[in-house]
Amino acid sequence: MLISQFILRTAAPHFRCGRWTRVHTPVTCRTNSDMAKFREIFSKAKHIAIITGAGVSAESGIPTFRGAGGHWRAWKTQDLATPESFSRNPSRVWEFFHYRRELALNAQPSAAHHAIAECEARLSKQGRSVVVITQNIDELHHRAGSKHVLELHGNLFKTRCVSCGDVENNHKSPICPALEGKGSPDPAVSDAPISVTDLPRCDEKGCDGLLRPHVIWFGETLDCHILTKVEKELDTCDLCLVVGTSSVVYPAAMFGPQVASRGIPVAEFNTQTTPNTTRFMFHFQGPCVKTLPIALARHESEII
Ligand code: BJW
Ligand code: ZN
Repeated sequence: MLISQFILRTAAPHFRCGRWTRVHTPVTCRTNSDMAKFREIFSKAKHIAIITGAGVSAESGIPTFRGAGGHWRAWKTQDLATPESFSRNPSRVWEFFHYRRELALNAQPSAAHHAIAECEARLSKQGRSVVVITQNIDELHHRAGSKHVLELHGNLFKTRCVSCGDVENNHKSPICPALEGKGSPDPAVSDAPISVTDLPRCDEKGCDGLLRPHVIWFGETLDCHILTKVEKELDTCDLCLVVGTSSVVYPAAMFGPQVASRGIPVAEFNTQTTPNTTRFMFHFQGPCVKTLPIALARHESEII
């Protein structure tokens, strides 16, 4: 059992408005890794919220953002996933996203994605619910069979026109002929560069505007419709899992602590501790492909 003593902040930014609000937190917290205790709580939970980040796709071969392999050429995601970077150099940003689309298209859901999807399917037959609130944009939860997925940061396989705002699903590979064979992450490779007229363009009649990935970049606001749904799930869940996220990007970093502040059990599954670890009831350290299938397996008390 890992017991962590800590002094907690008593205020945190509210995830929608960014205002600092008081949160209820004990002065000391016992974070434990008692799987039997977690399983007992899991067996009684009626509405489970699972917040996921890049770590859940790590074993599928999708690099995390802040770990080793979190670079593309000389850049970090934070340098490329911004509206300013796209305005300055749309060709480079499209090369980066083309590389990631191809990687995700060729990846397979991991045992962690499957454990979550199987848990949702099984519990739904018992009148219990599972919702996945993901920061990932790789669609691997959907491909594993999860039905109730809220995508906070958008989707690699959707485009948005910068002129008319039209949003479309797009799984083409490559997304446009000019990107064929481009996008290598090797730092020795130079930018293409591709003329803006040869980058992905809008098909809407008479538009032909430049398309961009329909993802939330730094400094951009999240979709308020999704946030409203997320808020409802966080307010009503009776168990929350936080899987494979460094918990440093807001507003998602606030979700687990927000649930914990209602006195609801929150369990973190990560290969490392995070700034939020001591705020949660449970921390299961290790690759989530190993820990999640055990945590979410059918409990002996389940009748179906
Ligand atoms: C394993 C594992 C294994 C590995 N098993 N585990 C309030 C306070 C402070 C700042 C802000 C705030 N509100 C907004 C901000 C600014 C900013 C922000 O958060 N900055 C921080 C960096 C300080 N946020 C925004 O700009 C957001 N906009 C917004 O909130 O607007 C409204 C607003 C603005 C201002 C004030 C108030 C309101 C938008 C954020 C969008 C983030 N976008 C990105 C890129 C998306 C597109 C793309 O992919 O290109 O999303 S950034 C990047 O980080 C990506 C990820 O979804 C996100 C989170 O990363 P994640 O998933 O946690 O990955 P990693 O790599 O960090 O961690 C992986 C973890 O897995 C690690 O812990 C490993 O240990 C673990 N792991 N293998 C289990 N096998
Ligand atoms: Zn358009």
